[in-house]
Amino acid sequence: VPVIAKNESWGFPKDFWWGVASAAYQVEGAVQAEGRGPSIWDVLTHRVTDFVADNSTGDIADNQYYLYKQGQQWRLSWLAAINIARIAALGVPAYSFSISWSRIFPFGSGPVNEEAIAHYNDMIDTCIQYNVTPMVTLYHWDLPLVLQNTYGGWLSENIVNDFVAYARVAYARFGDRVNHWFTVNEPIVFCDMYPLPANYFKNTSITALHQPFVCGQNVLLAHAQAYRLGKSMMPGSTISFKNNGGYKIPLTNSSADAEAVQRAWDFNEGWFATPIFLTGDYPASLKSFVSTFLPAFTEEQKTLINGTSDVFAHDAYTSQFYFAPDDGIAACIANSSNPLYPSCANTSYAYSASDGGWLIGPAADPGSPWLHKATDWVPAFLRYIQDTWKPPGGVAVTEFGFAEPFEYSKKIRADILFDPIRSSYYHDYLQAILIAISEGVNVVGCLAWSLVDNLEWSTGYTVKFGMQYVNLTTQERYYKASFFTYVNAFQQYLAE
Ligand code: GBH
Repeated sequence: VPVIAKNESWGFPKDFWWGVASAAYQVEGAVQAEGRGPSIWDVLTHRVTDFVADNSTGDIADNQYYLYKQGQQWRLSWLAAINIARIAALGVPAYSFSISWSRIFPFGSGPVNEEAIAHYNDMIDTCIQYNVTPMVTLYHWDLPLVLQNTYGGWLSENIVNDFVAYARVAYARFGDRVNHWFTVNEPIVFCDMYPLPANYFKNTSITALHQPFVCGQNVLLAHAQAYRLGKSMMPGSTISFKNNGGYKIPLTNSSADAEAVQRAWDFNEGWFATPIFLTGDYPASLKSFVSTFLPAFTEEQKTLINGTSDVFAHDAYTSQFYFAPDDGIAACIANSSNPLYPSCANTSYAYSASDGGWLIGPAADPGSPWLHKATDWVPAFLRYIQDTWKPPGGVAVTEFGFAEPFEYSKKIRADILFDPIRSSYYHDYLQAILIAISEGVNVVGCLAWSLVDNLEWSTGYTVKFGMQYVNLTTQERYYKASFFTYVNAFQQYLAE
């Protein structure tokens, strides 16, 4: 990646949205406060031994629920500031967070919990007071438990009406101030990669291999209806589907590896993006390889789904090399207990750090070895998304970030706050976005994951993506060096 000089005339466009991101269950805590109903993640963290690496929970997490506005007086005493004030103090213009469905609807559907509405209203108002644009995700994995137990959650078509009812309330109550919305976060993950342990939830009659695709089907229907409803209630808003996955590079120039790469796009991004942006229907390779498991859409449903995302919102952390399974895809699927991920369609390979290739995230178990600092590939990545799915509102990198492999190895605070690999990741990634923009890719925004160290799902508090360290006893926050790198890069490269 070439070094870009400060005085070159090109930079991030004025209306480029940039900021920081989090998700409700990962930061809020206060799980029994003000009428919140339980979500499936309360069960996964409390009841399912070893589902979370350190058996930790989100009961307290970063206590954002209580502390979001602490530090109103930050000009006098900014060290005491906790959440939104600390975003504003660095001049960050946007905060992307999710709201908790089971706070708004403790019973999944039915009565609205006005205390939760008041909470999010005040949080949104506090953002606006600080000149921080709030961006809201409706669903970041914290399904109201009752919906899982009653009808199997996303495995039932009943979810569609309940999700749309939830979206309607959120739009009606917050839509006068929130202009940027995301419907669902990364269904590839919650439909397939985090299968719910059967012993803890009501069994459904749907067999395991069908489940990801049934879930995906209902996600697409719920998303599409929520999109159309939102556009009718808030015509000026952007509403987008939040997808995820890395850039896929063929390991060799063999045609088998090229096909493997194509399949990987189809089975990951394309599973949702092709219906939403292109055809209303699944990519051809899904229809041929997993025809047994894949439900069909009616013509009416295809029309409903097609054209229901303004921006291609992509959580684009990383890249991987892909290669064909040794025994061929058909044999692999025939022998596989999971044809979808990561076994057959997504056979992937990463250089290890010692090969002189990419830097990787924490390798030791539980770690995040999937994460490679592959920022050189970002311009090609963003171009591929634009050229393939042609999103009408451009491409946004709605999550990107890095888990420092070495931090917390020593007990000295200076080491914790000095996170050079994360710093170089952000610096190089932003330059890569600039290159993509200069080459004609319509990149409209980016949101760093994450504002602060938080409950990293199945890896608990052992893997840290934050640009701030948090002392989990006192809840004090400390900026890490990478946060300054991130902000400085924008100040340097914002167009005059
Ligand atoms: C995001 O997902 C989430 O939206 C966010 O909540 C999370 O905190 C953040 O990433 C950081 O992880 O171990 O090889 O099976 C990013 C997509 C999906 C990437 C799960 C890691 C596990 C790969 N993630 N995946 S593997």
